[in-house]
Amino acid sequence: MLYPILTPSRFLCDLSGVWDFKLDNGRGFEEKWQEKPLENAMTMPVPASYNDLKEGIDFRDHYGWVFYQRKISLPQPVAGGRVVLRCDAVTHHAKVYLDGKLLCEHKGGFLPFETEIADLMTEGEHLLTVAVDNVIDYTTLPVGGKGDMLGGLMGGMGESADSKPQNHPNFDFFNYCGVTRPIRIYTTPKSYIQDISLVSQVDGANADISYRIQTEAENSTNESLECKVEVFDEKCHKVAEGSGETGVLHIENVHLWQPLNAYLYQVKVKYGQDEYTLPYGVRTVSVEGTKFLINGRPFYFKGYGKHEDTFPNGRGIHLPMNTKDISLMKWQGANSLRTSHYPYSEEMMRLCDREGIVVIDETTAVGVNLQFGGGANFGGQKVGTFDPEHGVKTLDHHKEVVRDLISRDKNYACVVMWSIANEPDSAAEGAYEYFKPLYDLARELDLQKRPCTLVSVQMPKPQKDCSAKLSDVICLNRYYGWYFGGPDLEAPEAALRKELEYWQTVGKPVIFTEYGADTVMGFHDATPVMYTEEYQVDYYKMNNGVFDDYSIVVGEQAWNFADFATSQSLLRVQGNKKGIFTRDRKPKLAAHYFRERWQEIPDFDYKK
Ligand code: GCB
Repeated sequence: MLYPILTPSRFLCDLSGVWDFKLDNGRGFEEKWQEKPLENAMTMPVPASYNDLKEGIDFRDHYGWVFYQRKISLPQPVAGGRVVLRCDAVTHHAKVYLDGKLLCEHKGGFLPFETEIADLMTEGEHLLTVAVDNVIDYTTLPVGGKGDMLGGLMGGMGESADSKPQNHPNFDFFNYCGVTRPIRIYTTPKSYIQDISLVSQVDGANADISYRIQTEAENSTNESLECKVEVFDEKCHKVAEGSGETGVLHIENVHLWQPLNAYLYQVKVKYGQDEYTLPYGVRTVSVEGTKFLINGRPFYFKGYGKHEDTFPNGRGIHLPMNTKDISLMKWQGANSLRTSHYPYSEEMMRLCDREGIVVIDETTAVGVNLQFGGGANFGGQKVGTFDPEHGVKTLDHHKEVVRDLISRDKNYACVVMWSIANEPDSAAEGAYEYFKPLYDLARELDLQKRPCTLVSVQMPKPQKDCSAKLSDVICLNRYYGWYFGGPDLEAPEAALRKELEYWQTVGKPVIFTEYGADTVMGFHDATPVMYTEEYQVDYYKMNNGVFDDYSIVVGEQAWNFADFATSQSLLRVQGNKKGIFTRDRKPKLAAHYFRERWQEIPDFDYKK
């Protein structure tokens, strides 16, 4: 799916602004709120998560539907071709109406969807309503628990006395929702470029970019509709061209996209009246033995698992914070991030492409683990995760997410690996059977054939983890010295070494995609104790010292870049405090420690 841009043939209109808004009282659909202006509406900015924008727990923790509404109209010259309404992310379930008529529905809160509206956009004003549901359960991604999972969420203190319906996230981040990314209208000519897929092969100083353009021709047209493709370098010099819907573009003396040293060509496609320009970095990615190669050289991942989480936007897009975060990462010498635990905004992906930040791109599959609820929720359901009767029912939707993620992100040079899930029950009965088709699908759909992984939860017997068989790279979330063994660091160190001895026998590269310790900014002690800034530094020194001893370890991504909001629980002090930065991006001691460490670790050839 193409990112919406303004081109000589495409008009773009952003519907961001303050919309009308109302929480459903259970009768919204019955009373047909989508058909008329909302009565007694509140104001609500779009895009943003709504939860932190008005006061009161009932608002923040609202369960179910809300309604967003505004009027739209189009100048008639614009309305001549195709007119598309595109929602970049509505969390988690959307129903979109124009003048009360249902245009489309979408499940899943972190990927775009669109619908054509040209026929409906007659002269004058139209009422656009987006109804949004935040309910998560065993069929959604991320997964929500059943009521009795609350025992775990409350630190094992039993069920809540309050029986009103509420979400029980089976994951450790606040269930922010709403219209979290832009809604836009764009136009195209009636015969148009539907999609572009690019794959590079590099041979010495030169590269071949194979391209595939998908087009749609208007039935009645007698225009000559040939595809033309041109490639421009950063100085706007044309360096290659081709014609036809598929072909190969040859670039002499190619300028490669490199980590922290990005270079983007502009690939300009013309088809009939339509024009679209795609920024594109040429680079290769492969796994050889226990090495992760970018452009043929062994790369070492330094960076973070992050969240799209800021105050008061919630998970709502925050362009300045994205820029700030990457600037802080570069200040430290970090080169990579994982989009834990859902696809990030397209604006963030485009930024990473421009800034040379290497990305592990993750689906929304978090909480596919009924034994373990993620983060501090050790309670779990004690039900087989993949039990055909009582287990999750996420597989079909999981396939949709893999498909839509790859469709959206396939051309980004920054994306070097797909993460199929975070901390699923990958050692359980049925796990291999559940995951195998998802890996197969990702490998089939991604023409660039990037490595695939799943991010494994700490478990007593890693030998049972189906990731060993399925993944190209072993990604481990490990908390030796925090959940496991903390505050002692000696026995956990021995246990970590023992586990790495096992992974050495598997013969694949290993990345630590999470490791961390909660730390409250301003807590200090001469003798490091848990939650102090000193303990966080000691924890990381111990873990990093072990990583340095194993050549199979090709990356370290600390958990988390910044403190973030979670559901309330006994182990969460106004959120998860494992950030190396606070939620407002002030460095803890560990930020300075990592800055020293990472400036000494080269991006390539760290471990010979
Ligand atoms: C994990 C999860 C992450 C949590 C983290 C924690 O393993 O992947 O979502 O936030 O642990 O801090 O407990």
